[in-house]
Amino acid sequence: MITLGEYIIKNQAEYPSASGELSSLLSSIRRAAKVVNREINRAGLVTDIIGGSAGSENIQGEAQQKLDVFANDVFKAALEARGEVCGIASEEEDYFVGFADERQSNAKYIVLMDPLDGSSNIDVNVSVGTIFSIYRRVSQPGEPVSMEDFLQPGVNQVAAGYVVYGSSTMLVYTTGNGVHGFTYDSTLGSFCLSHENIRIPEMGNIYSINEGNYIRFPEGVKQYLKFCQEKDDASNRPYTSRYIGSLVSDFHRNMLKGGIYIYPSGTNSPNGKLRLLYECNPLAFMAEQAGGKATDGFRRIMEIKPTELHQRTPYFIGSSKMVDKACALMTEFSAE
Ligand code: P6P
Repeated sequence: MITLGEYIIKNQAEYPSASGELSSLLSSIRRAAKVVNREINRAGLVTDIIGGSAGSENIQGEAQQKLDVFANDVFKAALEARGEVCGIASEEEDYFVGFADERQSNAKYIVLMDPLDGSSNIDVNVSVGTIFSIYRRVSQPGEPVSMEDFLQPGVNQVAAGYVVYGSSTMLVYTTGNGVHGFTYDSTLGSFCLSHENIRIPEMGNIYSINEGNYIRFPEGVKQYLKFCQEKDDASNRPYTSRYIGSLVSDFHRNMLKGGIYIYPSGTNSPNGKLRLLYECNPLAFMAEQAGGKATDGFRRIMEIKPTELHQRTPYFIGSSKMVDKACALMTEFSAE
């Protein structure tokens, strides 16, 4: 059994040109994930401290759960504590946060994160997740970080990953050399390699979407749902609908079993709900590294040039052939 720390060191040895800073950065994330995992597991017991609403709202106008704020502070502190990161952006922060310390100002990486996605599920004991995305800064070392450091297309990512706090807690990441999953063993206090080189099946029979929004879906999405629900034994249809309401959990299941997750645009949300920079790009990097695809219905997600920190995008991600089919229908039925 190899731990995440040992795996990072082993991989580091295979890339002598790397300075080890990314390895150290990943170790900071690993440590923060353990702290957040411990508090999530207690949320039902200490609702006055950790569970429930924080009584505040994030920039999206969404009620912040106390654990949202706690997770944001834990990951931010872990990333600031070492010298690899010069700044972060987060769903829970209105603006990006530059680390002013002399050490950090020369650091080469920036991190974007959703510290606790799906947190409204905590009170009902449904899985939640952390999503992170790592880039090299584009501003000069020693200079303060700038918005251009954060508004990079997803193709510039050097690493990405998620933690899924589910029936077991897993940390899954890529540095561009495949996708690897580690399961937390609380008796050891370590994440242990459990899923090396995850490959997402090119075809699956699970679709994940909130069908309650059906009347607001674009015609192409309606046509795709019709395709999923038609009976066709040769193509294993009708497919199965699975929607947890927690992106990381739906994505993780589809990564292992095959499937597609869709959060499309709707009449009252022209760009959908999910955020490009710290939800869609990191998972898109992982999906592509595992042989899958991620688009906005028309364009590869990772090629979108961001213009705003918290911008949203319609999202189609999962098994390559399922994403292709959904996007073909989006094109066929897109309003002229
Ligand atoms: P809806 C959680 O708020 C989240 O960002 C994702 O984790 C999840 O897939 C989606 O929103 C659920 O949104 O509108 O279906 O409740």
